[in-house]
Amino acid sequence: MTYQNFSLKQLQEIDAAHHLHPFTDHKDLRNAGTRIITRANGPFIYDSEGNELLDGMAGLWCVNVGYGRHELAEAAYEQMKELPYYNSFFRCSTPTPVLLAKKLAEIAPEGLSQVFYGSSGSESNDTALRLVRHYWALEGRPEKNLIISRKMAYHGSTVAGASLGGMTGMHEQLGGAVPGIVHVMMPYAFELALPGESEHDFGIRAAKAIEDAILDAGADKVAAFIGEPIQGAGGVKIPPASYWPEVQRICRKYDVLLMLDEVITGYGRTGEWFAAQSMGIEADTITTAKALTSGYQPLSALFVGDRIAKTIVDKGGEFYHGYTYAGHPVACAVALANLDVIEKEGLVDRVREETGPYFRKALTEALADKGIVGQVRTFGLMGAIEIVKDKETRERFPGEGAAAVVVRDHAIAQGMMLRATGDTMILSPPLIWTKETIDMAAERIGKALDLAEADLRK
Ligand code: PXG
Repeated sequence: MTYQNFSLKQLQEIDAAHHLHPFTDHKDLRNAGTRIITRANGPFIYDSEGNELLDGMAGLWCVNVGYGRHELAEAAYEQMKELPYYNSFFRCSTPTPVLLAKKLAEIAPEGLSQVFYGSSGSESNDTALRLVRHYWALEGRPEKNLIISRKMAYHGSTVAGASLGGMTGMHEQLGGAVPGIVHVMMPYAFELALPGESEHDFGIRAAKAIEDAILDAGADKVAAFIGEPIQGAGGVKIPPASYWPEVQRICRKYDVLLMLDEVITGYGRTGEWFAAQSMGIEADTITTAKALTSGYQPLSALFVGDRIAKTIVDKGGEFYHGYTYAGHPVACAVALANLDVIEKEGLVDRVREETGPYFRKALTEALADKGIVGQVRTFGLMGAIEIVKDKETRERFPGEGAAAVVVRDHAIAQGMMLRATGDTMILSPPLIWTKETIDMAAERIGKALDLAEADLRK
């Protein structure tokens, strides 16, 4: 590789001179310098100084089959030689997106048998937003166009993605979000449940916020509700079991479409192919990306439910929307190879039966009693550790998010890559983690928490 002709310092200097990074304070970055990851294998990533890190985030919630999968590289190489690109506009198609659509229809939750491709989760959420509004317009109800979302939701970084999402900092920089989107409370019991309120009652109350928003606007004005089954980037917020059934009931009652964003939860992370199946949610659209190719190629697929698909086909008329790389033949070839690996190695069942339960047990046993841990929660292979100053009152350390950064930096020094979001540490490892890998992670995180506590209580 050509980068081997450059020293770490040179790479960092060039990076600082020419590369603007996503979600980054560049003043900070240029003082600190970048960490350059040069290679990876299985569950490990390696930086340019040769440090080995256990990757607790599967890249960025995506590398579900782990690193170094030659099957995926070969699928890309073969497809590039055969047909590197052709579009799927103007009545054309190529074989791999067709075969992938068939495969996706087989593993999808019932009633979602059609897909619309893009290259990222943000693009697919843009498609989803347009599609539900297009659906209601075709049904002769164009005024039914409001979308209800949630605070702290993450639906991507394009204008539509950021507007659908509930991150206030992002809204402020938009200078005008897509109109007709409102945000309601999130189902985050750890911070939002009232004293003495049960998880169950809190879940019902959080769902009721959606009903209130529907009644506020008038059901005849509301197109859809969109939500991540588990809010990922917002802090692995796992809703109480009462939440989604109640959301479903409310959406049905007012004829509001249910849009799921499974960009993080899709493709095995929750112990089923999709969280919709783990949680029994019947959705009208499901956005997926990331682990569709385990991040080896950029690709997204929006699953479209039969109700919407039937209207589009029956009523006809062009849907004025699509991307050059929709159904990219190479990305789709890689997705097929990736799904094949997940299936052959039984990774979805393994998360449900073995590693998911073990992940919960190991993290809870090793970490829940630590002095600065307010809660450990997991679902499948997603996990969160709440960092608090006081375990009893759940008071946080001063400087929002600062304590979690201390934990993260200690974790990295212990050989463990995990993410801090607000005051929460989050984990979303590759599905190839074994019991031994989970033990290794729990031990490294435990050490990081002890060291961080010593620093933070100084
Ligand atoms: N929906 C969800 C639920 C996501 O997590 C997107 C949509 C957008 O996907 P693209 O492919 O356009 O990035 C995401 C992406 C983080 C982080 O800090 C999370 C994401 C992206 C970048 C950072 O955890 N998720």
